[in-house]
Amino acid sequence: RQIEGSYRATTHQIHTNHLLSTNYNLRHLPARSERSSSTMSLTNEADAYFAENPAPPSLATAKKQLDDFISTHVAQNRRVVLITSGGTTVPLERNTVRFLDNFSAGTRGACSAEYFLKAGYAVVFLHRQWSLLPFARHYTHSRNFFLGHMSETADGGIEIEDDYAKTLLPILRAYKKTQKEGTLLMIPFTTVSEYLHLLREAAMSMRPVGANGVFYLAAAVSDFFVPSSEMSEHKIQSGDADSMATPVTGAPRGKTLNLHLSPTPKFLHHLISTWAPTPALVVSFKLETDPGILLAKAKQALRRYGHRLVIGNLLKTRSWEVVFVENGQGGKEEDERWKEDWIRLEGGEKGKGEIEALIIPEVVRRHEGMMKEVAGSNGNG
Ligand code: 9Z3
Repeated sequence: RQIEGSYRATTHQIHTNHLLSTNYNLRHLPARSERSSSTMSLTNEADAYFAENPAPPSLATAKKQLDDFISTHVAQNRRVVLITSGGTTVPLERNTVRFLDNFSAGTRGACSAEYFLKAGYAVVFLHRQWSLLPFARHYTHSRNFFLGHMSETADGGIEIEDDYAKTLLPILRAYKKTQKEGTLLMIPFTTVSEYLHLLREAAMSMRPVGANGVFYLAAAVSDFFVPSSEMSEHKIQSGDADSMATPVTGAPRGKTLNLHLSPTPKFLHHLISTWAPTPALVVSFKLETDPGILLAKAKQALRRYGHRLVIGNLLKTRSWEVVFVENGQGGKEEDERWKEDWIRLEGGEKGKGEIEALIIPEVVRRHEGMMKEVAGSNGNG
């Protein structure tokens, strides 16, 4: 089917050759009047998205955990950071056999969580299920497999090599401290719609934290998705090609799968303007593969959403260099003053340590600056 008007302009088409078997049109477009983004306000667009696309079954439990966790830390006047981490999936079928995914392992998020905890923040860790977790990441996904450093003692106990125990000890201590203080809440998601439902709840729960809050949005969120109403109920069949095949593309019958993906709502806009319009520091990440457009895209995000800080990174160099792009002054475009600060791990790719050990103190420094501004403008500073 043809896609009309403004909706067409933002719809993306992918030809997946490796799924080889079928020429399957997943889209059953509603009338234009129901969908036209030019007539629909962004809020309506978001409401429609949440009404149509499934929440995780755990949403109510997660909401309760979030409210309890946040009110406990607000009562203690502790700073709270909401970290998003890992990639979202885009299911192709409601009974999902196939889905689109992305590269993110959750390294940035899991590692950052540890440094925020070290800096005294309580951490809500909204993460892709089975991606890297704070503390566990040191042994779950390591090639240096932990069992290789252990042996059985004569009396049936376990002995850990001295050197390995030395590297494990600080991690164990930090983990135990976190457990004792109850400063880490982990909430998993898988699909992009689960992510957005949970992010909305988490953002609304963060409101009472006010200027003590940080949003650190490191998850790799899919820009496109298949709306629930347009999804196949069951596994896409290669046999469907016979009835669905179109000669228009010239592709051989039964050899092509055509997917029509819709744009994901601009969640950052909703987060800042509706879900959590608090003085919290919002830090979003911008990932690019082309170094020539990274800064321009980071600035575009700041202009578009009006938040303070974007951390830009490139796919290939993300573990040893990032750029902080800050909109130092609000106001009209011509008045904007961009601050760009590169943070690099000494020794680059072969450098020792983790770049998050440099990123988090810098975010904390800027958060403290912002908290002072907020206190000043409230007449408390
Ligand atoms: C990032 O840029 C993260 O730093 C990475 C971390 C995903 C690169 P890993 O998990 O990778 O350590 O392997 N996250 C944001 C990616 C993203 O989707 N950003 C959107 C965009 O670039 C805006 S929210 O348009």
